[in-house]
Amino acid sequence: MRDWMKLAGISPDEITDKAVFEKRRQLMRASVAAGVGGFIGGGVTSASAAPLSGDIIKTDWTTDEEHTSFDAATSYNNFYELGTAKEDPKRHARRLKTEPWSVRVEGACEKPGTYTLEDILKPHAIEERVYRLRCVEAWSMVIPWNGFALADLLKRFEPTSAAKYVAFETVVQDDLPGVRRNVLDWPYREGLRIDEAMHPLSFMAIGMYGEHMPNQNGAPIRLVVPWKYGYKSIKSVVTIRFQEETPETSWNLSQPSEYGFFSNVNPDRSHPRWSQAKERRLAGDSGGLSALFTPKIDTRFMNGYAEEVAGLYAGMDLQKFH
Ligand SMILES: Nc1nc2c(c(=O)[nH]1)N[C@H]1C(S)=C(S)[C@@H](COP(=O)(O)O)O[C@H]1N2
Ligand SMILES: [Mo]
Repeated sequence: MRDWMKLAGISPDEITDKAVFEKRRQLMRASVAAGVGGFIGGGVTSASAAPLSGDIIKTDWTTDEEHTSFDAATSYNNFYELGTAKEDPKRHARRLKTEPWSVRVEGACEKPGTYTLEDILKPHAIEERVYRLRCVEAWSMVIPWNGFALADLLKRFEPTSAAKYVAFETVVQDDLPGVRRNVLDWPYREGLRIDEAMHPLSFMAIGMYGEHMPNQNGAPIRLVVPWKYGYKSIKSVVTIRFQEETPETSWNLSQPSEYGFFSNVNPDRSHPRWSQAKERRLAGDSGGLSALFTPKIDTRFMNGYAEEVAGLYAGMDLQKFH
């Protein structure tokens, strides 16, 4: 079985200053080798980085916490189709083909079909949501996403009463380095219970920091579910399926004993191999690797969104249904 902590080259629980230093050196070397300009000093970070057009509506979904810099959020990524090292997604970003793009909508709904990206986007006003993103590996970021409520998208397809869950899949492009190496059983799959999907916090993002979604962050359209571990926030979505059964999810398929279906952030439920009580925040508004990790901070129940979402799990044993 795959040990993704090892693959990622980082062990949050045992991380030492030296390891952080080594990681920074590797990242710096990677960005120099890729010829994309420095992380420090802010070079172009993605082939697709370009400002979103039109107004972006500010919302109350925000936080006073310091935002992670654009450079850090687009240089330290998990996107296994593009490789398993944190710098791989940026390095290989140009290999992901995002045009043309369409999303296939299937299953228990009145309006199934293949929708072009344009069809998908047309009716939606674009909002900003500043959310915490907490990776199961015990690091986190604060990211201003641009997009629209997942519920507003799903309602357009008129799910039927058989739609108890929503399943999502990422594009499979055979020539991507991680896809070729079969590091997971592709396509990358995720899913939500229908009430989770319809919760106003669940978000479809088409951009971040006012820019079109960089390829390494899941262009052209991805899910963001801020109270769950980051792996639920599936990138580069091409399939949405309404179904009666609990969807298969990639990390659960890969290591069922370690990754459950719900994956709500929970500082009181350890991963079998490390504690989830604390995290390191990638902060900093000046870019720069020197600002990459803060010392450990406390992880919050449901990633700090319990007031909004804890009701979805009333009466459930969260140790069992993790
Ligand atoms: N298709 C796909 N989606 C994915 C992943 C992936 O490997 N493939 N990684 C997940 C994980 S583990 C995290 S933490 C987030 C990271 O999102 P970011 O790179 O935009 O911060 O994406 C998630 N979505
Ligand atoms: Mo993650």
